[in-house]
Parts: sequence; structure tokens; C-alpha cells
Amino acid sequence: MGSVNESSLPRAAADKPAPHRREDDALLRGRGCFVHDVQLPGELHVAFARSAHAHATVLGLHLDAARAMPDVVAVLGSAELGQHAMPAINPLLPLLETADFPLLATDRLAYVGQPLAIVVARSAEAARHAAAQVRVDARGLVADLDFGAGPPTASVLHRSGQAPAAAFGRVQASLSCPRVVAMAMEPRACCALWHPHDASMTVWLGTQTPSRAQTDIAATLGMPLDRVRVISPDVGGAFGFRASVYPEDLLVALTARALQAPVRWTSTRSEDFVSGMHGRGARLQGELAFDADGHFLHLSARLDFTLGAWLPYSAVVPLRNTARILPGPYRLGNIDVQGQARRSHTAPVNIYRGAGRPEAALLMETLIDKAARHAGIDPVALRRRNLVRADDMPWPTASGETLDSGDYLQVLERACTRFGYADERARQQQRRADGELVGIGIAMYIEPCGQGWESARVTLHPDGRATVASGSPAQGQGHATTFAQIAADALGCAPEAVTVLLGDTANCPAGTGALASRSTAIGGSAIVQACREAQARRQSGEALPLTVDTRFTAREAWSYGCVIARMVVDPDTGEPTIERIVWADDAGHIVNPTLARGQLVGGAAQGLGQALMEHMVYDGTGQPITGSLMDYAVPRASDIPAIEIESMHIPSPHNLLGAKGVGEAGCIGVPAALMNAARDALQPFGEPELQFPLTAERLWRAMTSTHETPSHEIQEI
Ligand code: SMO
Repeated sequence: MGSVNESSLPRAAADKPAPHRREDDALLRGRGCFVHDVQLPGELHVAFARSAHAHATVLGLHLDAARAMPDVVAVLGSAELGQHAMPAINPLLPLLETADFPLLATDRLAYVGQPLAIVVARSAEAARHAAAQVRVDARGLVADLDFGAGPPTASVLHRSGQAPAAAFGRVQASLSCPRVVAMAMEPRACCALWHPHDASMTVWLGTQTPSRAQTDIAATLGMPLDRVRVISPDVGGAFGFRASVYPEDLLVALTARALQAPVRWTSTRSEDFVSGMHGRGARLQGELAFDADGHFLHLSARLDFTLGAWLPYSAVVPLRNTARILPGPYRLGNIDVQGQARRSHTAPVNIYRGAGRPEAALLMETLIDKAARHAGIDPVALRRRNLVRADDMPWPTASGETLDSGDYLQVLERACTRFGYADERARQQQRRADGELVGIGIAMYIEPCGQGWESARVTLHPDGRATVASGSPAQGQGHATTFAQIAADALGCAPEAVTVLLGDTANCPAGTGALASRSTAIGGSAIVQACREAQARRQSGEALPLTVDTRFTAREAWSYGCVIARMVVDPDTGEPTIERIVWADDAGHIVNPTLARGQLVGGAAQGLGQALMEHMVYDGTGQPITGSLMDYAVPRASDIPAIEIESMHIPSPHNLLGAKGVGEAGCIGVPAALMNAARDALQPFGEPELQFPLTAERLWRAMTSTHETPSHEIQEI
């Protein structure tokens, strides 16, 4: 198995009970410290006046009425604050256009919710009331909606092998991944404290990337990096929506310096709907060709992604990931995958838990189930025939990636055995004969965990304690617990003897951040590396305390798995009920099984939301239709079925822990399995045309052969 020496790995987590999360005592007693809990003496409160136009030319901005409101300290437009642009993005795909986007609107409005002016007042309420008095004269322009005709901002192409002139069968799929909105426990918030004595600034900001936020804030304010400190305190969920800075964050920092005062902003939930980063927003088309034995011959895919009005740092990642993850875990060397991403006059779209991985799985797994029905081959048998084998590893994919390790056949068998696949199919036949609409859906997936580096700093103290600081901060995943375990294993001490520092640029090394399922595999390996070096230096006689700073650079590790779902659809109402989810996942070496399970189940809940109910809708003029939790459905505990999980632990050779990603798996495998289950359930009506979210209405329309679009006014994206 690769180059990892099993005996050099930390002891298997199963040897001992998983420690409780050290974070939970404070959080469960209400003693956490989120950004909104930070209190700054003399603080002022910010509210943003926002665009009500999706696309317009600004003729005039009127701030005087807002300035005259009670308790207002300042009202600032771009004329007062100066013109500043959003930072450059990660050019992971070549950018075909790079227009600067202003932090505050100047002569054009580009989406509903765009910040126009900043109102600063002595209370949050006064700031909000005054913001409502800001008036803009604007001439409306036609809004470009998602997948419009505009030129692409980024494109991608993976072409390898040959398209066959003839094939036994070809199936097509055309799928949409609607925009969704991240539902963190607390909305966005930012506090900035200007220190006049040394012209420095402290910013409290819940972020996955404190070091990048520090860089972006320093650059925007024209300050040296070491004059800006970013603290990311307790955060209740990030999901990609907190992966990079927003205009509002930079504006709060600029305002604090301009007024030489502490300034705070907390978003409302509705502001997050219209101006927070959205997720997904893709349209996927594909064709799979196969021979008479069901061997896959060729995949062609056309991927269209939407970007919104401005580009967050990782804007091109979902397109890039979907394209590079296809054709998934299958031996298929002949592909033609083309994709592009375009701007539209809407809120920005960024990575969202899975970030292209769910899109790839949805397209491939839908095509495979269609091929199975077309060829009359059982969908499990068809996958078995085409999976990359364990002894093929490491496997070079047609899109140029390297699948590092794993046993995809085994994960399929483990899921089928736990599910009782043959018996389940027999029962499905009986229930169908009794008039029930029962579907079984299978999806396999792969989950790359990113490459590049993460930092760690380890200090060994004379009293036997150790302090570990990481560049990867936490947003609720339990990093402090996991990182203490990793350090304790590497140092041979108890986890209780390890203090963990996270999310503060003043006492943590500069880091990449908590993204892309990478924190344990890469961030954890950095801790192992630092601990090993510290141990070696202590053993060679160096005096304590001693500190080691290190960066670990990883090649990508790929986790994988198989989800099988059973869904029943009410024949009268279309209401779907998920009766069972069985799921086998291999995330390599697991440090804390309880926390890994929490990541899987949480991801599954989010994936279920995307598949069954979540949908951020704009109308044909670019006005948001779903602007609050009154109009946008998110899953609740009662919507989540019991999830039966089988875990495999084949270590990755690409990092010191043998770990792979775990945080995004549920969002990747579960939606595709639910799509296949719904399509299977409706087979008595023929091959259905189904799209996410699989609402009762859509399933009912598919059964009654009514066409999809409920209203020509609403753009279904
Ligand atoms: S979608 Mo993740 O926060 O890289």
C-alpha cells in the first residue's frame, strides 16, 4: 500500500475512546465567543445601504437624509471613503477577463444587495434606520442572468483519448445544481479596532483564512502586514461562504481607520441571502458511451458555471474541480470535458461544501444509472465493471489527476452488504407490485483534499506541556480536539497536556486555512512534522522551551465512498420520504471517529438540503425571490433519516497521517444517490426528467407528465 509504513502511523483511533470535544464545554454553556460577543469600549455600529437594482447606472447618491437621522456619526459613500477594489482572485484557471470590482458602488450597480454607502451610528438600530434613508437615482439596465450570453471569465478543457465512432449505447443527462445559501449559525460579522498609538489594527472576523484576510486588509488599507492582526474566534459554520473576504469586511476596516474608532457590523440573515456568497449555480450536460458489456467508452461533458457580479478568491474553483474530478472513480481514459464560468448581475458565487465535487458526482452517477437501465445491467454490476481497481493505484486519470490510494470495489461491496442489496431489490419489486413508488439510488464519489502547504508551530515547555499553533482555523469542526490528539500521539504525551492556538494571526503561523477537506490531512501532518522535529531536537540535548516552526507540503489525497439510498414517493402528492441511507466511506486514517462521523453526518444533512429543498431563486429581472428563511427551506433534524455508516481506513501515502478528506463527502455522495433514488422510484412512469431540488411538486409533475417550469417569470437556476 503506497509508501506509508503502517507501523509509523499513530495508533489506530479505535484503540481508545475518542476524547470529548474540548470546545464543547464553553459552547454548550453559552460561553463561546463569536464575533458578535466581542465588546469594544466606545464602539460604533455600521449598516450598509444596498442596491435595490440588479443592474443600473448611478445618476446620483443622496446621503443627507441619512446624515440627519438621530445618533448617526457618519455616512460614507465611495466619494468619502476613496475608491478601493476587491483583491485579485486565485487564478487556478486562466482568467479571460479581470475587471476591478469596487468595494462601494460608484457609477454602476451590479447586483441587488451591493453595498452603496456605509452608515455609522451609535447603535445598530440607528444605523439600520438611517441606512434606509439613503437614496440613489439610477437608470435601470437589463440584467444578465445566470448562463447568459456574456463572454466567459474562465474556461477549462480536458480532452484525452478518442470519441468512438460507434457504441452499443449512449445516454445523455442535463442537470442543474441550483444556487444555495450557506446557513451558518451566526450571520457574517466583523469588528475592527484601530490602535492610534502605533497605527495598527485588530479585526475580528469569522474566517476560514485568517492569513489571507490579514493580507487583503493590509493591502486595502496600505498598511504593513505586521500592523494588522486578524482574530477568527468561535465560528458556527463556514462551508466556503467564509473562505475569503467580502467588500463589507474591508469597508469595516477602512471605516475604523477613517473614524479612528472601534467599528462593528453584524449582518442580518436577509442581508446574507442577497449579499453573501452563494454556492453551486451550475448547469451540467453529459453523454456517456458504452459497449455491449457495459464498459464505458467515452464521456463528454459541457459545464456551465455562474459567478455572480464579483469574484471571490476561489470563484473558479467549482468549475475547475468539476472538470478535474470527472470521470470520477472509473477507468475511463477517453473524455472530452469543456466548461466555462460567466458573470451575472447577482450575488457572488463561491466554493460551497464540496466545491465542484458534488457536481461531478451528480453528472457521472446520473449517467451511469441511465446507462444501466438502457443496457439492462444492474447499476451495481455496471459500476463494478468500470471501477478503478486497488492494484491500479496510483491511478492517473484522464483529466490529469492522480488517485493516490484506495479500494473502490471494496467500498461498493461494503455498502451493498450493509444495505442487503439483493434483498432490497427483491422487496422493491414486491412493493412496486403493490402500487408503491420505491426507488434505490446508488452513487459513488471521490473527494480530493487539496494540495499545497499548511503551517504548524510547536513549543515544548519545561513542565512537560506543549503548545501547538496551526494556520488552519476552526469553524466548528473541532480542530482543537483533533490537533491536540495528533500532537499528543506524536509527542507521546496526553492530549490534555497540549494547548492548541488557532485563528489568530498574532499567535499562529501564517497558514493556508481551513478549506477543501484539507485540515487534518495537511494541517495535521504539519503538526506531526513539527512535533517530530521538536522531539529530535530535545533528544539531541537542546534546552527547553524550544519552538519549531514548519510547513508541510502535500500531494493530494483522495477519499472516496459509496452511498445507497431508498426513497419512497407518495403517488398522490409526490412527497419524497427517505427511508434508508447506507454509506461506506474511506477517509484513510481517522484521528477522532466521533468528530469524523459528525463531519459525515453534517455533510449529509447539507447534501440532503440541496437535493430536496434548498433553492436560491432570482426572477427574470435579477430580483431575489428567496430572501429570508420564510422563503428558503433548510433541512431540520426531523428531515434527516438515520444514516448507517461503514468506514474504511486505507491510508493515503501523500501525508504523514495517512489521512484523507472527510468534511465534504456527505455533500458529494448523498445528493447524487438521492437523484438516482428518485429517478428509480418514478420508473413506472418511464424515464423522468428530474432536477434539484426534488420537491413534492417536481416529483408530482414528473409523474403527471406536466412540464417542469412552474412559471415563466421565475428563472430556474
Ligand atoms: S467549500 Mo470549502 O470551504 O473549500
